[in-house]
Amino acid sequence: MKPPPATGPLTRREFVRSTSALAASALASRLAAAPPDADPFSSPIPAAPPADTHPFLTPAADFEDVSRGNPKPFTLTGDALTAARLTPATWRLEVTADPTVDAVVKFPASVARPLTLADGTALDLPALEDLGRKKGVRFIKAMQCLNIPTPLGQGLWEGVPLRDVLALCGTISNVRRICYWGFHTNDPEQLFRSSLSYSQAMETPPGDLPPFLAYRLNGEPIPLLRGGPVRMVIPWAHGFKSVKWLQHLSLTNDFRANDTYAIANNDTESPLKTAAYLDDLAKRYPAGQSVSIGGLVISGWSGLKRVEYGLRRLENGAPASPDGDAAWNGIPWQPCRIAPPPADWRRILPKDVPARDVLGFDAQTGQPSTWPLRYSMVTWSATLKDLAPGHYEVGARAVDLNGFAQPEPRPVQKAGRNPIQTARFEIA
Ligand SMILES: Nc1nc2c(c(=O)[nH]1)N[C@H]1C(S)=C(S)[C@@H](COP(=O)(O)O)O[C@H]1N2
Ligand SMILES: [Mo]
Repeated sequence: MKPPPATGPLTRREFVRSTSALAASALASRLAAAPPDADPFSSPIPAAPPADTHPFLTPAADFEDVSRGNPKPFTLTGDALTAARLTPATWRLEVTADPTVDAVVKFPASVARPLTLADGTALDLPALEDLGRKKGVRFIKAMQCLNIPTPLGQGLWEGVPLRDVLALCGTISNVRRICYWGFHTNDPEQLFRSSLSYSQAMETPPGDLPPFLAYRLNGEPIPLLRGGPVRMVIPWAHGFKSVKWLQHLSLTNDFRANDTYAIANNDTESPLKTAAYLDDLAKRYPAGQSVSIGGLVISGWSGLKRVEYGLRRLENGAPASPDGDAAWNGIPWQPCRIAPPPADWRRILPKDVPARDVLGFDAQTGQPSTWPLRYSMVTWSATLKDLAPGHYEVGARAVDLNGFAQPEPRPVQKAGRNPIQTARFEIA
């Protein structure tokens, strides 16, 4: 097990402060100045909700926001919003073939029926919704930035599988990747794009979930703030694959992932990491009172077996000794409680959405096929009792279905930031 970092992870509040500071500077200087594991595209985050409130579905406005752009697309209004084609009436999706050939890409991609603004064939929102009535999917996903050790929110997303949109374009050849991007100004610096392999777009293994073009969130049209009118949602991936303000699909024969996140030194193909997150604790608890700890846990690509906490006493109330393997070695890890499925999904889901129609739920029983649902998050908790007066440190970690305890098997944080989160408190 890798030791927790010497200073402990950023608390939610510290994180908000640090990202606000980052957002104040230009992207170039952010890239230069940011610590290697900071998110260069973070924006100031609205005040976080109190740590003890984790509704199963996060209201659209309460997600923590990670958006680049100057101005950010969600701040546009009036004519600028219309010109950007970010209203339901003006939104269009173009699907084109990338003609590029170079030293390693020998043949250009081609598509029989591209969808373009110039020809008047670009897809509009009524046509996408119409497709959705026949082919639509719904799915609950935890949105989590690869670079930020706090989940951003969880939504019920609804839309059309990418493969059904690609099917509109007829025969395609020499296509190895689908590259896609959202609205940005004419400044190429602001482009935010991501990509999938052709097979990831077209084929879904049993029990897994298809990438889709979403137009509803929590039973409502996706608000501009969350990437509407249409946002890509990649169920198994970190947030950077779920491009907001989606407007272009480019079918390319270039086999290399050209995601914007690659330039920030991230592993663009690492799927959502199974990881536990610890809510802030009070600094001091009266002797004799139990201490409740808890937070969120994401069931990522490798599923979730359990959440555990470790507790260690810090010597004599002195400042905490530096963390390290030695300090945590031999600390017994104890199982935590994971919130069970809600007794009545009708209280959680929008009125017109039966649980059996949501991917990941059994179509007959309307109950989740796995718990937690794949790529979703739930709360966990534990109660620490009978602690003698003194100083303590507690840490929490997730164990995946392969038996790996966080941050294993991804000690490389650019594959998904998931350090063991710790908190210190005193019993007095
Ligand atoms: N167009 C666009 N889409 C984007 C981004 C962006 O900057 N521009 N940021 C991405 C990143 S890095 C993350 S983590 C998620 C965050 O989603 P949220 O703001 O809805 O929480 O959006 C992704 N989609
Ligand atoms: Mo991100």
